[in-house]
Parts: sequence; C-alpha cells; structure tokens
Amino acid sequence: MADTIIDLRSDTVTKPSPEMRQAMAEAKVGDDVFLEDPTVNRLQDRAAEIFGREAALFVPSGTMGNLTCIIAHTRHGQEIICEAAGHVYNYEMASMSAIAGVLPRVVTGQDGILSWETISKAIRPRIYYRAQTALICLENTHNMAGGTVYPTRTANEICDKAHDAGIPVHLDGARIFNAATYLGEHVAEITKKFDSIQFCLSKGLGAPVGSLIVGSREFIERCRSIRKMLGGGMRQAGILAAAGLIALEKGPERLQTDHDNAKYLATKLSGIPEITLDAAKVQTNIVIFDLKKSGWPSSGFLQALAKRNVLAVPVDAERVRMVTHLDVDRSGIEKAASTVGEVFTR
Ligand code: TLP
Repeated sequence: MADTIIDLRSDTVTKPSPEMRQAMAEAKVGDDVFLEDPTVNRLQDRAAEIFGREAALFVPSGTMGNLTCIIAHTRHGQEIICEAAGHVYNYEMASMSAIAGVLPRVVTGQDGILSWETISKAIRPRIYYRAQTALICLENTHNMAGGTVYPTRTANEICDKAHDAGIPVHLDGARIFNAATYLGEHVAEITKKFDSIQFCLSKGLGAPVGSLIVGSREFIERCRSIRKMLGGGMRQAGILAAAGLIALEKGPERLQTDHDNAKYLATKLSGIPEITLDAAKVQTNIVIFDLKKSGWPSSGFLQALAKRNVLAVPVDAERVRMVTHLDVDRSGIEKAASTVGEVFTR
C-alpha cells in the first residue's frame, strides 16, 4: 500500500472499471465504416439524445474530434479565433494549420474565459484582401486555466453575436460534463447554441478511449467523411463504444466527488508557504499552482514528487497541474497534499 502511485497527471489515466471490461467483452459489434456496429450506433444515438441534437459521431480522440470539426467549418487560408492557453492551439500538434490550413487568431481570456468584447476585436474585416474569420472555438472547461467554466450567459452571448456576424462556434467540450456539474445545469442547456461540440469519454467519465462530436445531421455526415480521411474510420469499434456507453450514463453523476477532491487538495496546497494558489478559484477537477516562491523549477519539483510516488505534470517552468479523477480517492488526495509539503521540507 505504501508504494501505491497517486497519479494526478490527468483524468485520462483512469482504468476501465470491471463493468466496462465486461461490457466490452460482450459488446455486439459490426463494421462501423459500413455503419453496421450496433453498439457504436447506440452510443452515437444516446449522445445526440443527451445533447438534444440530430446526430453524433464517435471519434478515437478529442484531438481528432476538434480537428474534424475545424475542417468541416473552414477552408484553407481562413482564420480561427481561439484562446491563448487553449488546447486546440497548444496541444494538438498545430493540426489546425498543418492539416486544416487555417491560421489561429489568438485572444487571451480572463482565466481562459473569453467574452464577445475580446472576440469581436479579433474578427477580420470583410475585405477581399484579408483572410476571413471562419470559426470561433471555445473551451469549456478550460484545461490550462485550471478547469474554469463559462457562465452560460457568456457562452450564449458569444454564440448569438457570432451567428449575427455569420461565424459558427465550435466547443471543445472535452470536460463539458464537469462544467455542467459545476453550473448545476444540463449539458444540452449549456451547449445548445454551439454549432458543433466535441466531448471526451476518456477523461473524467472514465472510458478507456473515445470522444463524440455532436451537431446537426448534415454537419455530422460531413464529419464522417472527414474522420475517414483522417484515418479515424474504425471497424468493430463497438468494443470501445460499450465502455463509452457506461461512461456516458454513469460517469457524470460522480464528477462532483472529483470537484470536492480538487477543492480539498487546493485548500491543503494553498496552506503550504512555497506554493501560490487561490483555492477559491478552483471550480472543477483541475488544480494549477505556482512554485515561484519556492525557487524550484517545476521539472525538479515533479521529479522529487515522483520519487515519493505522486505524479503531476508541468504547465510551464513554474507551474504544475494536478487533476482529480475516479481512480484517486480522498485518502490519496490527502497523501498527495502531504507529500507536496514533505518535498519542500526535505
Ligand atoms: N488534454 C490532455 C492533454 O492533452 C493536455 C490532458 O491531460 O488534459 N481538449 C481538451 C480541453 C483537452 O484537455 C484534451 C486532452 C483534448 C481536447 C484532446 O483529447 P485527446 O487526448 O483525447 O486527444
């Protein structure tokens, strides 16, 4: 027990539950490129139903989901407005430029949260010699801003005004169920004005693999061709969808526990003098703290922590991220917090 590793690098590290493993073993499958996998079809139908949309598409990853939507919404030589610390801009291998051929027009939000005021200034004028703004991409929750949540009014206003300007809005909703849990609102309600949504099954919801894109039937059919072009046409993917269905049905209801654990962790860490962290700002399952006062670079700190069996990731040279999830309970969180304290005292 003493050697148990407390892995807070991400909520992607969770292992499928015995119930998921069994459902995977027993899943009815077919060739999904022929649209014949009954379990994939069930997952897609259920996702569309939950989000109150016409259709959904199962994709192998959040990265492919975002890229597929970006390609569907844009043409080469256009621009996308996205947030400076956003995942699409920083962690997706520049795929929006390398593959979709679009230029990111970056704007900085308040704790990652954009407003129409900041976005509207970044929209290119409709002049024939300027690249045109083809898409706005929001991220909810915002990962590298520390799991922050869009107030629904703000997201709605951005979508309404963008639509008035003739620009569609895509949501990187990798952790949209965390946002819904924090707001106490339904995912369909908080996403209803977006033109497309990508959300992940493989994060806090606990599935081993997979994301879904939801939108109109016409949009999803376009995405299906793009997914195939990107190499994401899967065959007997019902094995994965079976775990995904359990994640979708049962994952959301336990996210509050992750949020409570993150708040608890943040409160403990903020009591350590070497750490700068405002626990009051922690809204969901992501805790980011600053090591500047300690004089430690995040790399050295993380190595010392790993030696004591606690894992986290760097955000940059001075900041570290810890993410709570279903495979670390409250006692693990307590252990992680006290281990951080120990690292500084040794
Ligand atoms: N995020 C991962 C890393 O890539 C940073 C993590 O550990 O948090 N959108 C958002 C907001 C994400 O946080 C992620 C993954 C993705 C998209 C991409 O999803 P995957 O990893 O399935 O491609």
